Amino acid sequence: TMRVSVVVPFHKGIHYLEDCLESLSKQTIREFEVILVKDRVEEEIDQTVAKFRDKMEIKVVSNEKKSGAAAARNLGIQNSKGDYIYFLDSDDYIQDDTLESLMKKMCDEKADAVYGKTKYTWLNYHNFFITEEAEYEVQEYTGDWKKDLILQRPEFPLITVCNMLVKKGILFDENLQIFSDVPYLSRIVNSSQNIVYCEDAVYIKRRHNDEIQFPSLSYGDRKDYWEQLGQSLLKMQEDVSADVKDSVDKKLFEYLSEKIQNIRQDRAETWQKSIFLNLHLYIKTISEETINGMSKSGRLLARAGKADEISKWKRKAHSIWKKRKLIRVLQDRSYRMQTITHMFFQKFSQKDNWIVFESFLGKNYSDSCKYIYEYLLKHYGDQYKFIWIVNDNSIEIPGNPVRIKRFSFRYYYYITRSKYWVNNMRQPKWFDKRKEQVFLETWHGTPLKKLVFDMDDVFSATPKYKMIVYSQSRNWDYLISDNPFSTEVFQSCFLYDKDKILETGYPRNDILYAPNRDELAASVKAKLGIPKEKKVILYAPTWRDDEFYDQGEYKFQLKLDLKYLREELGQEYMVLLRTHYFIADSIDVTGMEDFVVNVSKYSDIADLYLISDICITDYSSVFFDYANLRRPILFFTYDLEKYRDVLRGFYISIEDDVPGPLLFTNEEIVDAVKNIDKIEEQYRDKYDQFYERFCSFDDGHAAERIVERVFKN
Ligand code: C2G
Repeated sequence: TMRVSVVVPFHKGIHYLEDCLESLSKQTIREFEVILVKDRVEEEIDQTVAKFRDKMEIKVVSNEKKSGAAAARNLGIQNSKGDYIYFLDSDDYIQDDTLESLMKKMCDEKADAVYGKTKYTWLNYHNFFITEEAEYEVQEYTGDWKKDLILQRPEFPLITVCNMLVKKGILFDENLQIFSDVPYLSRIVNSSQNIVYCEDAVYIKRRHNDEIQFPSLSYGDRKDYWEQLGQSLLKMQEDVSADVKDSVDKKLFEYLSEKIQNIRQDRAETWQKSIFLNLHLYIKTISEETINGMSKSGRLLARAGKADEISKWKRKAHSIWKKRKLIRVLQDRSYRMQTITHMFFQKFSQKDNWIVFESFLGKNYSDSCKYIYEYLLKHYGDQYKFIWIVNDNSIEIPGNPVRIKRFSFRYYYYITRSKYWVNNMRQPKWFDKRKEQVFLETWHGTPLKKLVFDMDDVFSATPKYKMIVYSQSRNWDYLISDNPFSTEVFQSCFLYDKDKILETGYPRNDILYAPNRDELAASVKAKLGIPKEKKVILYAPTWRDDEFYDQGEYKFQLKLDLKYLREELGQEYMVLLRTHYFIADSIDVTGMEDFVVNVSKYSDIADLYLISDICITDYSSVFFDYANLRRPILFFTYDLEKYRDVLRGFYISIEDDVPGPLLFTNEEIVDAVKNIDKIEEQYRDKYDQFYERFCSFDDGHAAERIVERVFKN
């Protein structure tokens, strides 16, 4: 006999739905059916559903007449065979034993309804359960269910029927477009003798990390939010007892007073208007006694509402808002500078011949920005004023540009007045580009690891990452691509417009084709104190998303056994150790100076490519550039599985497409170096294909192509 019907409304986001169904298919009980209600679905979901058909009973119904959660859930209930209904949203998922725990509780306690614990997360199903330290906030219920069931959520009106097991019977009010859960729950509460909480029944509520492509249903953006909330509350109070209503009233005013303090000045007018819609009617139902029991701000708002004088409250909210801003300006330097920029620097005229350059967050003078700069300096040096963002005064830059430190006072001044900004990373998210400003994004590598919108879960950044990168990249006027492959990827990973991509090759690789590259190499070698006759191995690994001290400060554990390498290869070779610019650890090489040079602080890695006979790397874009030299590349991929399957995922097959062997131990590395000629021979064809695919635009003239296109118009 079928006992539970799980009602899952679905509108958009097939990868979310897949997680949801997978979690259902893993349930420890079998006595349930899934009613999947399609609500204006545009994606093709049959295949996804088919994958789970042999594991559980799934019925798909289509919500054609009426849209919205209430109608969808009703249709689900009407099509169900179970005695009990469980609500699960298609972007959420549950723990394996959730249904079993709820059912057991229902029977043991002879309850009318059971509800469980909610955990909030940014992670996908797979990662949530395999990541040991899954970060989540827990919302659990303790206390008087009559009152608290409705009030358990901190974001008050978003109370939900999710993770509730109820007896079949009650339907949702389809006249309510949103907040239909509120009166539904209140009717459940009113008609029940016994509602119990089940701690073991865990529901995982997903916070969306891709608000651009798969936005969560954020009612807050709706114009009729307040009107709808009011309507729902009016409906709710028809059904509840006085003590429940009293609790709702109090909670409502806590919520409203918090909300009104945060509204921006320019929105206050609309807020005032909309609050007078249905919500106002509801406010009038609140008893004097209840008002007296509220917090001060709640009282003020309730009285103002009763007396039709919300404007009073609005004025108060304004002054609170202004005070907060002032405190922030005084306490937070970055915010202060942004305010100054906004109020003063943005009023100054734009300087059409100023160009700001920044490479790797001001950490060095390098990458494509350097080569674009040097080309401009050489050919149009008298027409422009150049500004370089560099934090270290000892870094040499030719041409005597204006030097500024990142986030210094002058930094804000120059980035606001200059017409051009050439950067190889993202600009700060608060940067407010002026209309006439031109932002040239060079980016910093051919993508190997999945980026932004092609990533599932973002472990190494704020979950708002995708949204932030989206808005930043809207301000890039040009984006440089090294090859057709990158052009393709940039369109999906940044949701970026093909027309604005400059498929020119990388200026940073111009030097690898320079006619004088051998002389350059000799001088770099001398500068680093490497004997002429010694061959050079460059070890340049990337960073790991899950090993960090702080944001932007990563750990690095050297897996290369330098002592062993010195014994085996020291006669013929020296090693250049080059950690990624995110790595905060400084690797100690004392006692090994005759074999290892730590070049992690060296500005331009291209110089290091020029002097290296072999490059060892891992999942770094380094090898796309190094391949221009057609010299051997080895891949030290000791943590391949974790990196590929858990942390990132790759755009190409690292097993099949890269131009060198994957090595997992120090012995294999030594062996490969000793037999480097054989390896070169073995990988010749693959190397040719790789070069053809990724390096064929680089010819020593990329900077020229870009300058002529971007700056000469
Ligand atoms: N780099 C370096 N030294 C290293 C690693 C990287 O100087 N040990 C420089 C190289 O110029 C490289 C760039 O930093 O091309 C980017 O480094 P990646 O290891 O590829 O990693 P990431 O910074 O995450 O950028 O599309 C490229 C991706 O965005 C990767």
